[in-house]
Amino acid sequence: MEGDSSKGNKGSLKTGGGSNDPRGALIVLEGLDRSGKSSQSARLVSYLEGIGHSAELWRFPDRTTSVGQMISAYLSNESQLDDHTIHLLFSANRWEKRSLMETKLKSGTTLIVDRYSYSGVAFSAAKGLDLHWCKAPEFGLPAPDLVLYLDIPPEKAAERGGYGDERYEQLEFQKKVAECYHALRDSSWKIIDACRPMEEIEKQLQGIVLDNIVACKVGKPISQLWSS
Ligand code: DGP
Repeated sequence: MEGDSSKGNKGSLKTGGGSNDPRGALIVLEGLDRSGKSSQSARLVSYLEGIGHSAELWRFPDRTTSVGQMISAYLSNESQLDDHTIHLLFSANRWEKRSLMETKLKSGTTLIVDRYSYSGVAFSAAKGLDLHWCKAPEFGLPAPDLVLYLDIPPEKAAERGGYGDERYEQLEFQKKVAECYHALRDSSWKIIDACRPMEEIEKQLQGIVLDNIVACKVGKPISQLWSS
């Protein structure tokens, strides 16, 4: 199944280098907590490297930066922050990596990114913040070429264990996050049934990602989030 292709996610501004040099693809994995994103992202990178593609695994939040450490303290309930403030910190954490992200893509490296702006909007909107306000700080970041949404019912994700240590790992909240994700689907999304065995999902992702990498190599420019 594919996402609703009637809504575009991309602005008209192009950030590509203007040349036809092959570039890497920006591929994002999204989904609820415990949907399998981290495992599948790591497997994808190993697969791509194994067949000779230049690929790197990235994740947001990037907890290694000073902004990321503030986010980490918030997530583990060591600090309290206003909902708007933490929203902007998550966004800042993506902006501080933008330049490196673009450099890597332009040099031909594919980035497999575990969470991106869609998490940013879905988790904050699930708290009741205005969806359009939540999207605004993401405007201008590189738009993913492909979003792989690992789709799993919140109840099923909660059964997978490892749930409960961090701030957002609560079933009722995750149900709201799922609704907000739904509102964000656009033509770059592929909806992946994440209830199937891991190997089956892995194979499906490999095929989709390879097609996408080829499309990017033939001169597709890097677009920007988020015109609608
Ligand atoms: P992870 O490191 O992928 O387990 O993410 C940690 C938690 O933070 C998870 O519950 C999802 C949430 N999260 C990830 N990105 C964002 C974001 O940009 N904004 C908000 N509010 N939450 C996020």
